[in-house]
Amino acid sequence: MKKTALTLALIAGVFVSVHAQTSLPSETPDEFKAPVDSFDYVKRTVMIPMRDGVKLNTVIVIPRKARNAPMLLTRTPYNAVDMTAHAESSQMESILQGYDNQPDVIAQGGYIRVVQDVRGKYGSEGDYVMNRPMAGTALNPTAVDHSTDAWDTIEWLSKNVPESNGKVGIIGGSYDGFLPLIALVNPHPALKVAVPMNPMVDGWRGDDWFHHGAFRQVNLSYILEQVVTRRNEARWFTSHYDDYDTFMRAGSAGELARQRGVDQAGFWRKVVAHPAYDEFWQPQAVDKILAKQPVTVPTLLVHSLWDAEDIYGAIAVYKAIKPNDKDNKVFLVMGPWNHGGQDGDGSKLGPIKFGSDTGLYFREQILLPFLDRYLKDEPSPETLAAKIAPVTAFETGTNKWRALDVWPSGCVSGCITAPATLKLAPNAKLSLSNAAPVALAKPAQKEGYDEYVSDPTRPVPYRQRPISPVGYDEAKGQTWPRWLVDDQREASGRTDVLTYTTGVLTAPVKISGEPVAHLLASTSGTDSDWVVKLIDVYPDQVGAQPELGGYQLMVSADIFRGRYREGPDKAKAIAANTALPYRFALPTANHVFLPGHRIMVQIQSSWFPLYDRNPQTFVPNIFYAQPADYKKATQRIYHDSYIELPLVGASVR
Ligand code: PG9
Repeated sequence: MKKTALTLALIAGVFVSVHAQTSLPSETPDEFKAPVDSFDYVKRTVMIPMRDGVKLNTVIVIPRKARNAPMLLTRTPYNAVDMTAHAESSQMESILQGYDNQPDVIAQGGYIRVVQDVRGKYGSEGDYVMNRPMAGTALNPTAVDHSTDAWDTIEWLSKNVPESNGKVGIIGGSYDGFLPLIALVNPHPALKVAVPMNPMVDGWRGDDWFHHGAFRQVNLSYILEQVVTRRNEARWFTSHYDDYDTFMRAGSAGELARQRGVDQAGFWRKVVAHPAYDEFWQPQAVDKILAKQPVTVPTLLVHSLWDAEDIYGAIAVYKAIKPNDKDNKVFLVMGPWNHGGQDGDGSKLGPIKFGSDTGLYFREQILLPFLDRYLKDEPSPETLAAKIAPVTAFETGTNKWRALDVWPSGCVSGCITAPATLKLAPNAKLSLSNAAPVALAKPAQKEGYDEYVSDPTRPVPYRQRPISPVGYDEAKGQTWPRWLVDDQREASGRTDVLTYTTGVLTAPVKISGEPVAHLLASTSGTDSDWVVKLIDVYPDQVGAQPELGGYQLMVSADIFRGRYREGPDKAKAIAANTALPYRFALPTANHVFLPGHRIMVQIQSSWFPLYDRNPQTFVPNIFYAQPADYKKATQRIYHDSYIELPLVGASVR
């Protein structure tokens, strides 16, 4: 009995003593000190104060042995901490192996890497405004914008990074490419070089939000995730395996935005309120902003010929600032890349092979010597000897890099770039001639036509279905980044796509510059979209790569929303069943149609769901179009229509 009582008392005692203790000694130290001495870099995170007191989260990665090292800055809305931690590694090149870094260049160059969250995003303070407009304007009456934030950041860096030589280069792609351009407005004296790659420049004319007024509705997911939370925690959910169905079931972009909560984003409300190229979009055109600035900072513009996101920006800026380039500080590189393709292996894009790693060539032969030349106190003899042409343009078709003096120009000297016409003809033919382009007359069409029915309940898919949502993870089947090189055969077989083709070429046909679509067209509706695609048709059989037999490769293509035919700032109904002229530029090409190939033009009136459907009846704002507004229309394309080609070299028949 006693034993039992004693045992019980012991248990109770232990129990009481245990429960008298409310916690155990934590196994977590008060402050963990990461053992980073073995790392080949030192990482510092600082909050840099801007002139209005807002502090910006800035990650600085310094090679451990750095002395007098130049700094390479990227300002980003995409999470500086993530962009400097692509791997949990003790090696600098490994942690930078990811979005927008060029790790091989940074490591080889011994650069200090600085990545900063823009105001309002992630670790930075302040308010977020998409592509924050310039300070002191109606769109931004505050005293701060990305040019002042860049200035204040560079001021701080040039004085607070003892391992540096005080010189800063700014580099980045996409939105991160827009930010270097804005840093060129009243640039800080320590800003020695800028490398804007695939930059967002004009969201209405040809970059991310619209092309010639047609809305790029697949970016609704981006707007939601980028805008509605500081750290991009809100996620766009998928409701259909095929994105074609996602957008079709919703009806309009405005309705889908409402269903998904995108309408809670201030930027979306601005987009919906400004469907035309008006006082919201025009002042934000970065090419126009920079055209008013002197060129003082050496700038390397980087353009991707198959850029599915910002195919307009780099060339538009080049055209805008080159006239101000008195001291030859503006350089242009264009490669056979998709959006950002220059950062990786540029040997091929989809099935299209380029014969060499064009991305590595760009980084090693152009980017590294360009940065070294302007950022290092003592550039190496190789750097000083490196010849960086004013324009380095990859010529697709022949797969050759061309060093040029200006753009557009198809060769260094001795060739001409003159407009030629690729004219529609009966029986789906195309004829190429040196005939000078002529402005298409108004209603009096002179020739025959072809017609098709554009049915908004069956819009033309922009790629073969099922269409994966916009994404960058090939492992998940997300092939958005390379959709521009998809085979267009499927489309050419549709009755609502007109297809015109030349005979087999017996001599090369080279184009360098922007083709221009001149359409004479009518619609039975009162609004319409026109899509024009310039296509290289491969020989019926390609022994070395069978899957390219008969391949239809887009080399330049775009959409034009017919309501803006009289001007991008005013939407006007289209007179039904009346042949009217439409003229719009297609994206830059630098391409040779080889002998044995054919040239093709496809014309259609939808590109879905990349672009929202045109109801084909005129409504004040397509974002608010109702189901009853969407009507079939009979479209006529008159054979007066042609594509103006920037033809290079020998004349053609
Ligand atoms: N230019 C890219 C983008 C911007 C907006 C919508 C979708 C894509 C980018 O900055 O990644």
